[in-house]
Amino acid sequence: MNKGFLCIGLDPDIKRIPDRFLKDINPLWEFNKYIIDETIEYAKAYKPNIAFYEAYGSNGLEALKKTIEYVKKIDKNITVILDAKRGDIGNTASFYAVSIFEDFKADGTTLSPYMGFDSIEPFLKYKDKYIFILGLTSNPSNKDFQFIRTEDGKFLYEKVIDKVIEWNKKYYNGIGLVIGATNKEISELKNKLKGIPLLIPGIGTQKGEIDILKGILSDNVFINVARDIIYSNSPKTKAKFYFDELNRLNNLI
Ligand code: OMP
Repeated sequence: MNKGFLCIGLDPDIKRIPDRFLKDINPLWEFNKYIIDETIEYAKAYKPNIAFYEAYGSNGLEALKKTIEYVKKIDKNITVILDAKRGDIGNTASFYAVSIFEDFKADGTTLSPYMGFDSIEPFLKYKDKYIFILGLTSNPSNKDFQFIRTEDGKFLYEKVIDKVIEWNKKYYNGIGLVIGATNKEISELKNKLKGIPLLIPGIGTQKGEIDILKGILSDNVFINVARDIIYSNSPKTKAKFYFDELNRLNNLI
């Protein structure tokens, strides 16, 4: 089966998950298990964001671990991206990498480029893993820094994108970018980003338009939707909707 392009965000908020899960010892895990069972036929990837688990201490981290193991047990070909947006000096970053890739055994993660190459380098020895570096983010305040003009007239986000493409060619092809679907600039970036792994959040609750993704979909592109699927009355129906929409878009090319 063609697994499409849909990456389902597993960002469970105890205040929003249905009451029937709250009596369980670990509601986050039981909720995630339900979401995975409902949606796995439409998911190319899952993306738990570590914030939603760290907020609940050891119980939360246990839920995260079980969630990743569960996805892998059902289908080892499904990609699990542990969204952690790390970025620190090399020595510290090397421990983040061990945590994400060796302990949690995720297939990919997200990194902030702000501290430069030595904060990214410790992740590069895991050549079978994806790293998605924040390029152009989906949030309204992306204007604060990412749209600062640099000395050669380019925006800062364009410099980040250029650098990540350079690293992708120089080091290995799992090095990619986060590009938010809320940005109209996506249309102009399509050609430049061909062949680069992409994690694209912002569709659904953040109101990114799905049609903007025309021409950008390919094997290593992951379109993330979290809240709009996991809190819907029927996560299965919603996941199928996005799965079908993305395939429709891909077939238009
Ligand atoms: P929903 O808005 O509920 O679909 O969730 C979006 C998910 O993608 C959250 O886990 C965010 O932390 C993450 N995200 C963004 O929303 N915007 C970005 O620019 C980058 C990310 C990310 O790195 O995944």
